[in-house]
Order: sequence, then structure tokens, then C-alpha cells
Amino acid sequence: MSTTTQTQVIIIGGGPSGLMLSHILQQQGIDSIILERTSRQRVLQRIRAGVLEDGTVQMLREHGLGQRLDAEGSVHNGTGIVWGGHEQFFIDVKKHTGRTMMAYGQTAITEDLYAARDAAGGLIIEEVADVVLHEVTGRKPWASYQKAGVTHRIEADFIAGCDGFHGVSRRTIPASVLRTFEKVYPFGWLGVMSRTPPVPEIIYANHPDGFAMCSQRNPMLSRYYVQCPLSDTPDDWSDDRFWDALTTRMGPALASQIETGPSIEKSIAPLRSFVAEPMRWGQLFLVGDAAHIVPPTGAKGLNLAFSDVFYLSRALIDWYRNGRTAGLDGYSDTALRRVWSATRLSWWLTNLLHRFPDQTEIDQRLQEAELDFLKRNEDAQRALAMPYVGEPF
Ligand code: FAS
Ligand code: PHB
Repeated sequence: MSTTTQTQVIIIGGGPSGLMLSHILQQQGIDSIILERTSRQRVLQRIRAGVLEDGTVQMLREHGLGQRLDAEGSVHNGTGIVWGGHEQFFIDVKKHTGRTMMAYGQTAITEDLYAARDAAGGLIIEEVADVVLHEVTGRKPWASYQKAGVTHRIEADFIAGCDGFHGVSRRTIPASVLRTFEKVYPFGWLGVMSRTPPVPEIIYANHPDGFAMCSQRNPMLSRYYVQCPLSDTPDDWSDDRFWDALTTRMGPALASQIETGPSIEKSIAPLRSFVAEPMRWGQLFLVGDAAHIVPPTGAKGLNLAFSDVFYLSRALIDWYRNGRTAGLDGYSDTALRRVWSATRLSWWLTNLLHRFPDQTEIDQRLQEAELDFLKRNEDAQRALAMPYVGEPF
């Protein structure tokens, strides 16, 4: 038995980018159906991004998703960097750009988006299997999928591949067309969530033992990271070992501000820089992690996914409203310009703040000299603040 359904845009993936795209399109009267491989419970269990660029915050507010964000999120004028256990400076994005960041978790954003989709009667088909994209270079692309042993077919004008790094969309683009660029870093991030009050600021640390970071979700939920070998597993890190590594790398002044407690989540994320080009093939458009991955050092992953959604939604709205194809035809180049800028910043910060396995003493001193130069040079700080707060869309 099989079914066939019609819509305007098929969205593969019910993560933040797929949900936000569907939300914006519906506000403009454009129909979409989301196909999600797993359940929303599983999607909401993921602990990922936590710091939002100014542009992402504006976008969420403009589309009616600012209420909880503004009630529970915390505004940050910038981010601190410490090294050598004592030196510290503040990337004052407010001073250098007039704009601010917001600490508000990806989990909360995804919850808000699911609530908004439900309120608008959005169609999200969860736990689908064997999604295959067909005739994406034709005028009427379609997708097939299995659910409860039944084969289903959805026909549409466009397909948005919002299915992340391991999704089917990018793999649908032939190798003769797709170019990929990748750099895998020889370490990971061990992340811990704890029900403890966070330190006031978002802070990165460069230390001979490796990178560390203090971040937050709300006044009683803290998020911390330490650099760890990729061969490690969370079981290799007791809470005590984690807090000891974090406070050592943050230095005595900050260590005294860190309130420790039992971890409620502990996971290791690999670090890679990855970009796929082009981000369009026929009527298939790649969005977010389906097309690009950045190491979390620059807090760019989720923000880039939202900038892709900004460009693609604007192009689709212009097509449906005015029949214009300029936005669709320029989507890949426009999105990739911002992707490469953020990929550069994330790579640069990762090189500056992490300890590489083959790093020598002079490498460590060169990192510290670069940090010292940044600390003493306003222009260098401004050059960092602009891409860090997020370049205008
Ligand atoms: P997502 O991966 O979030 O969503 C894709 C969705 O598609 C998933 O729900 C998946 O189940 C579904 N899917 C996959 N294949 C499918 C198929 N064949 N059919 C149907 N559905 C399919 N960014 C930061 O800025 N800061 C961080 O600290 C940070 N930490 C991270 C930690 C980890 C472990 C990871 C993986 C990423 C992290 N990121 C971080 C980046 C992260 O925020 C991503 O950029 C963000 O999740 C991208 O959102 P989407 O593009 O929607 O992809
Ligand atoms: C987080 O809050 O999880 C976070 C913040 C900034 C980063 C990475 C992670 O650069």
C-alpha cells in the first residue's frame, strides 16, 4: 500500500533549521512538510549550541519566537579569553560593533519551534525511514519514505535538505557536481551540563593542558567544556576529574567563581571544519549542517544554519510571491560567502585556543604572543568582534 501527497516545499530534517524554515514559509502562506528520521523527544535530548549571534536573535524575534528567548536568555556584551592561568581580556563586541550575543540553548529554541509548528498546525512526520530524493533536477522533485511498513511519496516544487551532516540530502548530489573541503582536528570537546549557577561571562581558556570553556543556559544551568583526546569516552572522565581540569585551565581567579556539582549530561563532540559546494542542485537546496560543519569554538554552527534559512526562505518567498528566481539562483553563492567567513573564524579561534598533539613549547608561546597582541590592540579586537557577533545577513 502506498500514498502520494502534494506540498510546495519538502523539508528533510526536523532539527532547528528545518523547523525554522517551515515556520517562516508558513507565515508567508507557503506549504511545507517536514520528514524527520527520529522522534521529537530524541531531537530535544540533544545538547548542542548555546550562544546566538545578534542576527539570529533578531530573526527569532521577527518571526514571533522572541518571548521565551528574551525572558530566559542572557545578553552578553562579549566573551572573555584567559591564558597562562592569569592573563585575561574581553572581546567587547558591544563596544566594537554596537551589537550583542545571547546565551540561549539550542534545546530551548527547538522546543519553541516545535511549539510554534504545533500551534500553526504544521505537518512534521517523525520516525520516517529510507528517505530517498527523486528527480531533484526536474520540475517536480519528490521524496519517498517508509513509515509503519507503508511506502509514502510526497511531490513538491522544492526540497530543502536540512538533515544535518549524516543526512541523505547532500549524498543525493552526484560526486561529479559536489566539491567538499574538510579538516578534522586531533581532539574533541568534553561537554558537561550541571544544575549550578554559571560564571557571569562566557569564557574561553588557552592552557598547556588544553582548551577549556565556561558557558551557560540559564541562572541555574551551566555548560562547561574541556579539550580531550578523541580516543577518550565520557566514562574516562569522572566529575571530579572534569572539574579539576576545568578549574586548572581557567586559572585561580576564575576557578574560585566556578560552582561545581554533579553532571547531568556528559558527552564528547569531535571537531571538524567541513564545507560542501554547491549548496543547490536543481530543486534541492542544502541548509545548515547538511552543507557545512564548523568546530564549536566560534559558536557558529547553529547561527550559520539560521543564516542559510534566512537566505533560502527569502528566495522561496520571492519565487512564490513574484515569480523571481534571482534569490534561488544566487542562494548557494550568497550562503557560502557567509559560511566561509564563519569557517575561517572558527578555524582561527580553534588554532589559537587548543593544544595540538604535536605542539612544541614555541607553538604555545606563539599562541600566547598572539593573545597578548590581541589584548593590547583595539583594531585586532575589532577585527575579531565583527565576525564573532555575526556579520549582517
Ligand atoms: P541538525 O543536525 O540539528 O538536524 C538535522 C535533523 O535531520 C536531525 O533531527 C536528524 O535526525 C534529521 N535527519 C538526518 N538524516 C535524516 C534523514 N535521512 N531523513 C530524515 N531526517 C533526517 N554549534 C554551536 O554553535 N555551539 C555548540 O556548542 C555546538 N555544539 C555542538 C555539539 C554537537 C555534538 C554537534 C553535532 C553540533 C554542535 N553544534 C554547536 C552545531 C549545531 O548547533 C548545529 O550547527 C545545528 O544542530 C545545525 O542544525 P541543523 O542544520 O538543523 O542540523
Ligand atoms: C555553548 O554554550 O554550548 C557554547 C557556547 C559557545 C561556543 C561553544 C559552545 O563557542
